[in-house]
Amino acid sequence: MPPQILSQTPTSVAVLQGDLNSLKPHVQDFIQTYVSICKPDSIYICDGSETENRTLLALLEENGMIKRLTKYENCWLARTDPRDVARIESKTVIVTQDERDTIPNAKTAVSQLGRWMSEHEFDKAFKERFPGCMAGRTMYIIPFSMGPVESPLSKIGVQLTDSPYVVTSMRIMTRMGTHILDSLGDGEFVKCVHSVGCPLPLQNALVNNWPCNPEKTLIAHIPDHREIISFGSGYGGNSLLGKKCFALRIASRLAKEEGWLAEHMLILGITNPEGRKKYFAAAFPSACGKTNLAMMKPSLPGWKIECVGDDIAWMKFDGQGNLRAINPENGFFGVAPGTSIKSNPNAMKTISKNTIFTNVAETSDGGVYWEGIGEPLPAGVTLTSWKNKPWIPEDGEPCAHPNSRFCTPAIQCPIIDSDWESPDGVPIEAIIFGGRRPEGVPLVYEAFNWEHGVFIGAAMRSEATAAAEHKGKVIMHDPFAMRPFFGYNFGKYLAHWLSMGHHSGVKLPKIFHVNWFRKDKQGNFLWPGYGENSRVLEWIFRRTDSENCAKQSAVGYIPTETTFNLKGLGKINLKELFDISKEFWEKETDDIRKYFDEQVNSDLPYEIEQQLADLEQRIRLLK
Ligand code: TSX
Ligand code: MN
Repeated sequence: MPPQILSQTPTSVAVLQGDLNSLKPHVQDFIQTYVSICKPDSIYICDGSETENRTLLALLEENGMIKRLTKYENCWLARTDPRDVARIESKTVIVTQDERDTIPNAKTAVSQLGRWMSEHEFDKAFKERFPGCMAGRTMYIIPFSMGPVESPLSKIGVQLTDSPYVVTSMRIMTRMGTHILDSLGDGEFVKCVHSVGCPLPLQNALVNNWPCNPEKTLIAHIPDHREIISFGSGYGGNSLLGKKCFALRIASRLAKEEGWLAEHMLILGITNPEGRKKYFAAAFPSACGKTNLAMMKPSLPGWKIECVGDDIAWMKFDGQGNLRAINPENGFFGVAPGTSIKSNPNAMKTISKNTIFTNVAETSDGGVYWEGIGEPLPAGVTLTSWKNKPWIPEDGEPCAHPNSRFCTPAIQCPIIDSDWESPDGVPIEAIIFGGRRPEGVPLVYEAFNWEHGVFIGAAMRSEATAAAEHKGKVIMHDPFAMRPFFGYNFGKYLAHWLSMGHHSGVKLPKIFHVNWFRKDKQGNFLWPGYGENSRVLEWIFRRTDSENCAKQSAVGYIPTETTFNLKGLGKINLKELFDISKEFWEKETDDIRKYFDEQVNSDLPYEIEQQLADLEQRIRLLK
């Protein structure tokens, strides 16, 4: 069949698959606009089928962008250009008319709560990058839904990209295909445009056959236009635009306008031995083991954990006043290093087939390998590093990139929740904040009320992953674990959270803070973590039943010694684990005050200021 010709464009473009004329006018207009700017050789409307997926994987293999992992069923390894391995905050911007719509009026020169770009500056940046950027390439058109297709909580996007790696990854991470356009009808969609920024013929030779343009990388969000424009990077967080860009940054703006919450949270189901089930949502900064908790195997007999999602929650109060959450994603894009049978057996089973790995090491028998995989290499098996070089432990650098990933279908998780695709979402009874806090912060505490809970989210901090330059630990602020993902002014975001507490007739979930990472003076972890965290979840479960198993402390309610379940555990120093020291918390509240003052300044809601003052007063009363 001869390719159709897209006639309205100045340069004719072949349509390799799909029928452009069958698309709704507003979708055609969007495609048309960017075809005439980016000048691809051809366009390809993705149908989401298995056949299409196989064709694209074969094409990627042929181009040397991915390699089949022969040890497993339908698993693939991509090695990126070593300059394109992570999200880049300095090149991620939100474009609004007023700077204050994007970031609070910080006292420091650069806000730590997002990056603003003026419309004028963006216009210039766009014109320097996009004209002709897809020359010689195919523009893929990806219709996708964030959330189950029939759910009223879901949102639709259309991503244009010149990367077939992005197409195969988006097929795992979102519901993707032509059927999405049927449910879109004439409705609104988020416009997503992505280019690796390497028109053909190439200006520079590719590294690892991975096209990217690090000098010109820019990830821009234009919330007023419901548009995401990403250039120069093929890496997940910058190129799979449904995830961080749409489901967090754009969605948080939509959520504010529409009265719901788009949050960086896992969602888990928890069933007690009597068979009663609840759902919790939890926000953790990076390196706290969020995916591990989302798929946790509880140590407590009779308890069951099921996974709804490991990264993002969209939550809205329903007509009955219950907070209902969906996982807008369809897969897990998880950090590989540290994932093992011990730390996360369910993740290991999830990734055993139909998975795209990026920047992990490869074994000589066609398998994957990384730091903390917890399995010794069998005799005679050798490794090729993420840099595509023979690797031995003596090399002194990791075999897998620390930010290497698996991209795998959620449905393959052995403990995926039966309601994980429920159009109505699941009812959330507890919101859990957490951090990696080696000192001072108790294992678990409960907010006194909603406003106090919002303050706890705003005051979240976590130990940064050990950067080589830093010998000492740096405790970074990461409010709501959203610091890199706020779609608008964090002060306004806090006001929005507070406003949720002012609606009449809503059943507000209880809010908690947990810390699995407290250490004793010798530097040993005070809490065994992992499956034993089910004991903390059990306490939270009982608290959501309003059970009398808590006592007041300066920071919130904490478990009473006799009711916290330590059955079957070895010796635990509960006193140290729950100690609240005046000296530590004086310094902590000073740091929080300084952070709010410098970074949020006059955008800090009065209620949060008041919560901080109340906490300071309670600390003052400690002996
Ligand atoms: O994921 C983790 N969780 C949550 C699990 C459901 N990790 C790994 C964090 C890096 C991503 C943890 N590490 C947890 C935890 O609860 N706790 C710790 C710290 C820790 C490490 C080892 C031991 C105890 C605590 N003990 C032994 O190794 C014997
Ligand atoms: Mn995340």
